[in-house]
Amino acid sequence: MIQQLLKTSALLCGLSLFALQGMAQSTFELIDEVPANLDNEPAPVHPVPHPRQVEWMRTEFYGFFHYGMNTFTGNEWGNELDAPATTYKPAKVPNPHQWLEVAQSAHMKGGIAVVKHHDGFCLWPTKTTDYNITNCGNENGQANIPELFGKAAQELGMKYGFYVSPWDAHDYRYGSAEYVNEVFLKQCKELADYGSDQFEMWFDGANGGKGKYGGTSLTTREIDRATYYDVPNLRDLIHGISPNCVLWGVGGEARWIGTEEGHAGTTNWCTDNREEGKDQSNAQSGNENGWMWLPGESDAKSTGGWFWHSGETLKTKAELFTMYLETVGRNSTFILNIPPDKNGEIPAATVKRMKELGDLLDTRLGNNIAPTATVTASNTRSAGANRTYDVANLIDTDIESYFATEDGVKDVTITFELPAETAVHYVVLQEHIQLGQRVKAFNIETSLDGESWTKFGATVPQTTIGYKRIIPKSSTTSYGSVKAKYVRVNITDAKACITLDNIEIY
Ligand code: FUL
Repeated sequence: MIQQLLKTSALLCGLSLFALQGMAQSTFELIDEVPANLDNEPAPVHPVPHPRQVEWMRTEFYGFFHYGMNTFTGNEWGNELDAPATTYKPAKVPNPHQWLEVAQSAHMKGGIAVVKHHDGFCLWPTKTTDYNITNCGNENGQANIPELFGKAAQELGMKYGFYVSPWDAHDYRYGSAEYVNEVFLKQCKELADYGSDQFEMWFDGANGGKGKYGGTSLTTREIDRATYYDVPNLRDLIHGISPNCVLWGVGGEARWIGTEEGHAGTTNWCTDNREEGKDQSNAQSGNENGWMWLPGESDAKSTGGWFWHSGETLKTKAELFTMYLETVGRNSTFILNIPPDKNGEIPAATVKRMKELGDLLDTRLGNNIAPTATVTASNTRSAGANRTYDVANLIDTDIESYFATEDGVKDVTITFELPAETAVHYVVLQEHIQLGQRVKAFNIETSLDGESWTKFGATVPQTTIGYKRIIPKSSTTSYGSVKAKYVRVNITDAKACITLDNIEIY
């Protein structure tokens, strides 16, 4: 028996050698042709983002427009009401161009329009259900919202996408495979067809609650979200049409930050763990050793509800600015809801508030003085054939250039000498996330003489950076400053050598 085994192994070895010799002419030659690391680029720390996720993070701050049947019923969730299509009665032709102009005045770079909420009413002439604008019975309501929204965004040079509720409390097919194949996936396809340049499609997690589902009395339909929405096919379908469209939530390319109050964790990894279709385990802060790139998005309201309700109060510009610092400034994107009213436009008070927010962002984060400084680093990676890793890359306008340390160097001090003593309010840091999120601990100091140093933002935890981190002098709710001639950033721990895109000083 043993002899037989030995003979078989010898035969297998012989065959393998033979096969290897055959391969030597093809595979090994190919391997020889793999170019050396001519640019001396650092090795990535996995997982790394897909390029569409990098683009998505660069969108940073964008608007959310909850508009539809609920605007006219006064509900937040119209699932139990099943209002007739004729309830949708805009007093004027809805004007998505105006929605996006208002967002732009707050320095948002794009927007997501809710075109189907949980009530199932569709704001475009879908072929999948009669419960859509074509049957609302009035002229103004015929406006095709995704079409107008997409065109307006293109005209304004903004990014755009749509919220389509997977849960549909109106459709009699909800809960069956027929709903997924004949309604939900087809609706997603129809929406993707409104533009191949979409940046995000929003899939809410609410599902299977009370609804009429085509009947007269209310029932609850439980579904298993992990498998029901056919996420792998959904992803392929959307990416086939709109390759840069990140599928949020159910889609598994970006995660909910775990609160709708407008803040992310001070420690916030873009890496996280998740099973297909299920919520992540660590919404606010991600997971340092997460197996997938799943960056956080913070959704928050500027008013009391997601939909417009008469007489609601608006958050102050200071509150909104704090939210910005605690989301964009903590390695998360920020999607701020500004609801259109029954005229299909953003009401005057919100228009004013958004402009105020834009002005405040200009005043506080509009004049970066880092490029005026002389910058030095305690360690700099050697240049490659076509690339340098110098500190100059931290203050230039080239978004592809970056600073790096030599392999194995996981701590570095970068010092900025300003031309004169200046009041410093904020320091902004950005990692070169294309090569993975690396930094685990850092601190910032300022000095008047370059010899005695004071901690900057001492009460603000300084652990992760990621795509962007904004460190305020004292807190996110106060506009503190310190006079400084020198600012230094000390990265004290990282997963591997350090790669930084940008440092800004305000
Ligand atoms: C939630 C939804 O149920 C709300 O109605 C809203 O659309 C919000 C953005 O997401 O989960």
